Amino acid sequence: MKSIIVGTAGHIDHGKTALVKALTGIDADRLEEEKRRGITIDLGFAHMALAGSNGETLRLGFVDVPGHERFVRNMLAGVGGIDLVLLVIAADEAIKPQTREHFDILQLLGVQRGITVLTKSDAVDAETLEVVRLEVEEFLGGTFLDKPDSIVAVSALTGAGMADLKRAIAAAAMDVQPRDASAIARLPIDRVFTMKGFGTVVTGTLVAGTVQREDELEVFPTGRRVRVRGVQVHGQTSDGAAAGQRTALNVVGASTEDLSRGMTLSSPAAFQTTRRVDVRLRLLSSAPRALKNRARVHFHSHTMETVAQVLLERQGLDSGAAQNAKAGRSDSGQAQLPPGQEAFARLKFPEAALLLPGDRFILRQFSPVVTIGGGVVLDASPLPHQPMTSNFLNILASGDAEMILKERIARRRREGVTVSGLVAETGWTKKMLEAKLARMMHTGEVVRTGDLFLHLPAFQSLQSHAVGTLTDFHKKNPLVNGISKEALRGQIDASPEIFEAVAAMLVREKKLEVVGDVVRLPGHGVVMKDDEAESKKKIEDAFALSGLRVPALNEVVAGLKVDKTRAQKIVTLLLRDKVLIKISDELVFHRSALEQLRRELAAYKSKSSKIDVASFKELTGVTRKYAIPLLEYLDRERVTRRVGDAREIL
Ligand SMILES: Nc1nc2c(ncn2[C@@H]2O[C@H](COP(=O)(O)OP(=O)(O)OP(=O)(O)O)[C@@H](O)[C@H]2O)c(=O)[nH]1
Ligand SMILES: [Mg+2]
Repeated sequence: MKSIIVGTAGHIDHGKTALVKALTGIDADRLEEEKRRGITIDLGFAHMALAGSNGETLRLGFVDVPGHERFVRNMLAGVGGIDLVLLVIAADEAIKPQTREHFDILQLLGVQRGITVLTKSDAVDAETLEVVRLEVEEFLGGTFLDKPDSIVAVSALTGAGMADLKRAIAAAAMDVQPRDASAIARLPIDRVFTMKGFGTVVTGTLVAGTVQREDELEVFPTGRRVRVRGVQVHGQTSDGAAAGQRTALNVVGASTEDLSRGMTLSSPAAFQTTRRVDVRLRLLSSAPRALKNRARVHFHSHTMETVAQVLLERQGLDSGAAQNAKAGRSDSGQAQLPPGQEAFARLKFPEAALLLPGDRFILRQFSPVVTIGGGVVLDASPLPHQPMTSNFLNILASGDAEMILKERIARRRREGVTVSGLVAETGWTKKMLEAKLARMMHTGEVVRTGDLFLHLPAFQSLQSHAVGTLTDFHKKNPLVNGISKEALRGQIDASPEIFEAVAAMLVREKKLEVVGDVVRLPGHGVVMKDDEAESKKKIEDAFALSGLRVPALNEVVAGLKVDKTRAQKIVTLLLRDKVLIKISDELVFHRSALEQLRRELAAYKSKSSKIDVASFKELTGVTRKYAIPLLEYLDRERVTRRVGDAREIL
């Protein structure tokens, strides 16, 4: 079974609604005013099943649009999700203004399949029908509807040609690429109403993914969460709906005031709304004038509409992507896009919208309102402070997923990006991204640090920055062992997570050494003479062997062979490397003794979460003189917290 959305298009009164009724038996004009005036005002819906040419059942959902020029915006809300169009042209009137405008819109939206239907064939003689057919063929020349036998003449009144039309629909449906049901769900809302006994119902064309009963969804751009109580597809209750189906959802958690046409339902927290998108756009040759930089236009995508300001990219597309596609300049020197040409541009919206790369859109002139162009969203999350570049946009426009992913990671430079960040900016699934990232890590183009992915050159530049900083430091401070990790991290301006990864990689490559909290270049440890090294070991041993019952530092120093200044230097190095730790002016401990103390306290905690001075003395075997500074040290380290006279073990 294949589900396909069929849209109508064409001039007012050319018989679109009558054709849908002749096909499906359903009158898509549902409003009282429509019936009274005999015209379509808003979108109408119908459905039917048809045997496909390979025997497969086709489920066709119809979106019937109004032809009146005043209701083009309603037409735009319906045409966004269609797979196949019936371009309706009445044989007794032939091509009229909205035939052209609707057809322009279909092409700008990238609709690929369709059938041209000459309606009201009963109203003209065979000769006239032939003349109109020729005229229409010429009109369609070179477009997606320029195909042999793709014009079908019918009469909704007599039923003539209807069997041919059904056959043509079945054949065209075979070629329709199914929409991606494994993608993240997106349902642009086209109708909201209440149903007695059910509550709030929204309808729309599910353009991607699936929706199941009981799913939680997020309403974009408002952020409200709703729960799906019921699903209907083509008027029938169902457990779920899949991409490419006309879908009605009964939702809990929002009233009709909270929802409206133009909002989108999607998986919670998968995406972010935006007020800026970078696009490729085309101005129709029929546009009344050039599109000026900073012009305001009406913007339509899926079921939503807003106003947008257009900022043209000065360099235009590269010559490989399109010929003569440079934004020109008017006599006044201001950038502008002439009719019939393409350019990259940034669009700015007054309010946030949900858009993703690949979304098509239509632009209409601000006033008077006519369709002037359209295009495709390339980047719905341009980074702040990064201007658009034709280089990056050309890669996005290329459609090469691996290249796109690499450039998206590269532009994050030293900050890197998470998988969920990439899901939000590409609209691709986590699964697809993870597979691609695994390949890129395998080839070494991308480096992973924790949750972040960095482009290799960014990672390497961090590494050489770290090594360069250390080289300078050693040059300026020959007698100092190295620099603290935190200081180096600050100087190269990396997050803790990324710094750890950079340091670890440098250590593996033997370009860096880490001693305690200090980093240095290999071979840059302070060089010691034999007697200094011997003294150093002596001090270390004296403290390591005495545990918490440490000797006084000056007594140990006094017993050394080396003079006082050199002894002081050795002690400074031991403290810097955190081999010895000073907890008060008089008291110095070996690192291992304090680590042991922490372990003992952790074990003690299983008996009691509190410890007083007496118990601490008993546990450690030290006198009060040592116990108090030790406890104060532990408080500072947040191993314990003072509560009255006792300590709580944290
Ligand atoms: N003789 C004849 N009349 C038709 C045929 N199809 C539609 N009509 C008539 O043409 C008029 C307009 O038909 P609709 O189907 O409402 O036209 P539409 O294209 O939906 O019009 P809008 O939705 O307002 O753009 C109606 O009076 C129909 O009865 C046909 O095949 N033959
Ligand atoms: Mg109609």
